[in-house]
Order: sequence, then structure tokens, then C-alpha cells
Amino acid sequence: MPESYLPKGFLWGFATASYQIEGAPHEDGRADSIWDVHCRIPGKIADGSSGDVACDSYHRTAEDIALLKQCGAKAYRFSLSWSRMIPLGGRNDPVNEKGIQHYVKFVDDLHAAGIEPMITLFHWDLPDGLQKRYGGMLNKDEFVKDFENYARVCFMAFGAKVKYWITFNEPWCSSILGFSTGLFAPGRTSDRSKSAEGDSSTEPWIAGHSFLIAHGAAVKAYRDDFKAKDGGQIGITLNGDWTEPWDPNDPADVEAATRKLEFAISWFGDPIYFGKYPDSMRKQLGNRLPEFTPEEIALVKGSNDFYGMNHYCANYIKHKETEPEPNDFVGNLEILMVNKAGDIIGPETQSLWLRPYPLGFRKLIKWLSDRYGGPTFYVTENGTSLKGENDLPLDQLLEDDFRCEYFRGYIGALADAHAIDGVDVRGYMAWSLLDNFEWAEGYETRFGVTFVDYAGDQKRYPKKSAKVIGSIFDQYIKKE
Ligand code: GCO
Repeated sequence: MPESYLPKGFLWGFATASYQIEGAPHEDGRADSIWDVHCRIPGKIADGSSGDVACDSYHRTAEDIALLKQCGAKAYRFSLSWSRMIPLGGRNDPVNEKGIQHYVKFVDDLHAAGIEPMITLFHWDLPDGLQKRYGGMLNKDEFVKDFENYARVCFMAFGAKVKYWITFNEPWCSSILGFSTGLFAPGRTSDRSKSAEGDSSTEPWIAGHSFLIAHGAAVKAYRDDFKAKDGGQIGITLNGDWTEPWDPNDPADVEAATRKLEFAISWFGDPIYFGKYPDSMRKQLGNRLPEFTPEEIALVKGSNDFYGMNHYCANYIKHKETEPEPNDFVGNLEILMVNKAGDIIGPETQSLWLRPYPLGFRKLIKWLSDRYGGPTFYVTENGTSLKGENDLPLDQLLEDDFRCEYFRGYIGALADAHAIDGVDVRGYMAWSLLDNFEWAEGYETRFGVTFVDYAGDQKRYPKKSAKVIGSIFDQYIKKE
């Protein structure tokens, strides 16, 4: 037994997202989401692919549950496709009974297998109807009402069967990648070579504000009308990488490293825990960052039963001497893989942005715990791609030692954060159960503990990591 440990009853399992795994885009009444539309625009997805088939999980729920069981998973975090539940998305649009029944059965099947469901309401796939009707997240008032209505439909459909609810997954990604760089749906940006529409200097901040208010409204709905009888908890999932100063002896780099965390995480975390945006953001963005009304503060402040944390990697941060560009969204700084002393933050993976650095996980969760007064954490995603994995022959690909090491390092770091630093963490969902549609990178980047043979009828083959991860948790989780 290692010195560090995770608490008794620790909930571990895997995470996925509807558009990345389900396929069946037009079955049983589902309508387009903004991702269906985005994938049809030439040049948006690296390999020209889409989520049309993906892992075909819509038809293979039994197989996926069998994989979870085989790994020993205690929980499964998945997202609902809003376009299956309410195909056109809005509060006056019809609810799709077939879509609801699909997920209700899935939740029942998970329970029958002894696996706890954790539901994400929104993992980026907004019904396209709402994008077309009023600009989606850019129209706060409409979006908030429609999201609250959708959330209520879900709370009602699942009742006490679901104890863990996540409103939004990574609103940073939806806001910045969807409305600043334009890499993700709906693909809006000031860069006219990429999109005919968009204003990167204002839209991401407007979208982010809408997410916060919609989160607050859904949480209020749950607390007012469902929590007492259904007994669940609700929170938001925020992503963020750890930051180290490029030159630890330069106070400007040290400050920039913190500012990067504030722009990436506290943008959402501070309103939820303190009722305001970080000063560093207000200073740089001025009135491009929306103001909260007193009613909005009342909705948003205190709106997390738990903190859902997605975390993958770390970077070195170097301050900039120049004035911030109007489209800057990181806090006027450079993000680097190598520091002043020439140290590399971590080994390469298939994802340009992802360099593993397990100690950064411990440092970040401690930083968050200190800043936000010791909330309960559920790690809702953590995992890695492997450089060149997709090019390997199957037998080698299944021996994913790099991924096993990643999980050993990161889960060990989490156990240190709990046992030594006193962080209250109660669960961990690895990303991901399956190789799947990796957004703008298509199918070339794999994150699964299960290989999915896209050329061979979506057949699933567990990798070594699928077998190893349970033994790592066994080592760390206290038995009594
Ligand atoms: C994320 C996403 C996942 C990604 C994963 C790997 O929430 O960023 O939830 O959808 O696939 O992060 O890039």
C-alpha cells in the first residue's frame, strides 16, 4: 500500500460525450446539432470525418456497458444529446419521447450492471435549431430559458436514478474555440479566412456569460424542484492545464502563470464561488467582459454542489511586454513547452497541446481547493493520446504502456493531493472508455483504453490500460 491514498467509496470510471461516440445522427427523431453542421464544412475536421458513425455507441450500449464492467468501473460519465431529447432545442419545441427512452433504458442498464451514471447535460452539441433561430449562446436570454427547460426535461425523465449531474462541460472550449479561434462549432471568429462571421474580441465573453447564467438557472431548477426528492448533486465541469513560470525568478512570469489560470479557469470558477469575474480579466478586457446584474449574481454565486475538474497537462508561461491584442484570450502571455533552463514540461503525445506532467495535477487541484474554500471535487476527465498510436499495428497498439504510465502518475498525484494536501476528491473519470471522434482532429487521435476499429465494423479491443487502471485504483482506494 503506497503512503498516499484515495478515500473509501471513491467513485472511479470513464467519461465519454454523445457526439464523440454515438453516431446515428438522424435516428429516432434526432435533429442536427451544431457539430453535425460544422463537420460538413470542408476543411474543418482534419481527416474530413464527422460523428456520423463514430463508435456506433447508440446501437452498442450493451457492449459499452460490458466493457465498463470488464474494467471494474464503478461509474460512467456520459453526455445526453440535447438534439435527441428536444430535436429543435427550444422550450416551445416538441420533446422526443424516443430520445428520452433511449437514455432512460441506458441508465437502467447501467444500474443493472452496478455502474453509477453521471450525466453531462451539454458537451458542446447545441441543437442547430437554436443556433439558426437566435445565435445560440450569443443570445443570453433565449439560451438561458431554453437550457433551463431542457435541464428540467432531463431531471424529470431520470428522477432519482441519476445522482450526479453536470450542467456544462468545459465552457472555456465552447466559448473560445467556438467563438474566438473558430476551430470548434459554431466556428465563429474574426479571422475572415475561416469564417464569414464572428467577433473574437467580444463573442467568447458573451458566450461564457450565457453559460454561467444558464448553469445557475439549471442548478436553481434542480435545487428548487428535484434535489429534495431525487437526492442528487449538481455542478459544472471546468477544464484547465497547470502553469509553471518560464523563469521562476522573474516575478512577471510568476504573475503571468497565475493570470493564465485565471483566464482559463477562474473566468468561470470565480463567478460560481465569489460572484464576480477575476480582476485580471476585468483589467485586460474592460467592458468587453459582461457585467453581472444582482439577479445574475444571486443565480450563479454558490451554484456548485461539487467542482467537476477536467485536467490533462501543464505548460510554461512567459509574460509579454507588449499590450494585449484585442483577440487575446489567454491573458497576454506565451504558452511554452520548454522553460528558461531548457527543461521540457513533459513528453510529446499525439495532441500538440498535451504534455503529461503529473505533479501539475496535484498542484492545480490544491490551487483550486485553496482558492475556492475546499470544495468537493470530482475529476471528470483525465487521460492522454499517444504519439503515433494510430499508425501502429493492432498488437502493438494494444500495448499502450505510455497510457498506463500516465494513469499511474496522475492517479498517484491525485492520491498525494488527497492524503498529503487534504484535497476533498471523491471521484475520477478517465478520458476515455473508447477511442472516439476527437473533434477537429477527427479519428487520427485516440484517447481510449479501448481500441475501436473504425475500418472493421467498430469492433472494440481493450488495450492494456483498460486492464491496468483498475489495479491502480485498487492500490490507492482505502478499504476501510
Ligand atoms: C474535453 C473533452 C473531450 C476531449 C478530450 C481530449 O472535454 O476536452 O471533453 O471531449 O475529447 O479532452 O481532447
